[in-house]
Amino acid sequence: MEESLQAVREEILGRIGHCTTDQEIEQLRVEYVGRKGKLTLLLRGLKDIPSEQRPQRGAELNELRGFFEAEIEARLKALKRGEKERILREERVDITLPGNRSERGGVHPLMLVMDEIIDVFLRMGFEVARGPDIEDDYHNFEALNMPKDHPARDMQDTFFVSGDHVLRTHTSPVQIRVMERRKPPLQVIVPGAVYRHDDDATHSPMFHQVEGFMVDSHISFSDLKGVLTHVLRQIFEEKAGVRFRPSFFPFTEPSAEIDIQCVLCSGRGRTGEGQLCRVCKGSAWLEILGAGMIDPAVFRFVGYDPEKVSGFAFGMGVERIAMLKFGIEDIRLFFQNDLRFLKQFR
Ligand code: FA5
Repeated sequence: MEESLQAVREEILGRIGHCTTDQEIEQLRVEYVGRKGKLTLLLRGLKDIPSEQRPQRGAELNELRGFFEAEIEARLKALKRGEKERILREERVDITLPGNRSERGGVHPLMLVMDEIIDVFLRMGFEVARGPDIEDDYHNFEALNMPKDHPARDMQDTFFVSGDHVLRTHTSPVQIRVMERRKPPLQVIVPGAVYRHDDDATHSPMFHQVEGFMVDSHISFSDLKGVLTHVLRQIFEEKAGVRFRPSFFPFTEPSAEIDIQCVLCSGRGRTGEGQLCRVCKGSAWLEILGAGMIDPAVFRFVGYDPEKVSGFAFGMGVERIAMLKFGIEDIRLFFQNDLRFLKQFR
């Protein structure tokens, strides 16, 4: 009998040693300690052996059962550990492998130019102001000396939002908003998007302007000339010629349009091969911005005394400047988001 329990113990060890899954262990448990299990039957057989042998036999069987349970638990633990090691081994991540590089973006060419323009003005002591894209009729037109039915309103083909509101057609309404709130001296620029019902190679329905104005007690046209000549030479070349032509805006008097010598053909109007320059179309000059001395009527709208203050204002088209700087012929390229185009400005 002693021998057969020893044999069962060895058999148990062998069987457990061969188990490789939880299910196999469970099956073994049923086989040995289930209702008809081998150890269960041995324990049940106790009642058939002589009573003087029963206590010792009982103790041995109980010890064997304890041994079985302990071995099963140990095997389960070992299997779990093995599984963990397998996962660690097979699902190992090699952190030294090069990763998938994500494409690096870049600043949009228009914003590059916009930032450059803003920088030039900041260095001259101008501050930056902003205003709403949806503007009321009063700020976009009326207070800029364009009463209802004024023919100058037709100069800017307008998108109407509702009865009294428009998508601002220029950044000039922010002049009014700043002057309504503050007193001179003022030296402000206003970068931002503007909207007009325009769409061709040099006109976009949404484009950007940088407005600027300077108001104090003795601002003259020579201040306007000095500031804008300096700014244009900073943005383009030091030697680039700058030309002031008489013009008309309802909110400035006198008014001017300012041209810069064509940067592509250096003001010759023709390329080295004698062909007409594709940027200035042979004229040698390019219109860059509108400007003028702020009209006394505008000062009265914001509650300034035109006898005591004077000032100049200007508005430049950012797309126009970017097209000249980079030699781009079609304004629509800025808004098509073609990566082949955008990547050139990284
Ligand atoms: C104005 O918008 C005036 N508010 C400028 C101004 C401000 C004058 C302060 C005096 C004092 P104008 O409509 O000319 O002016 O536009 C100014 C610039 O915006 C133009 O020189 C041009 O460079 C640019 N521009 C005008 N329309 C478009 C368009 N549809 N697409 C791209 N650029 C445009």
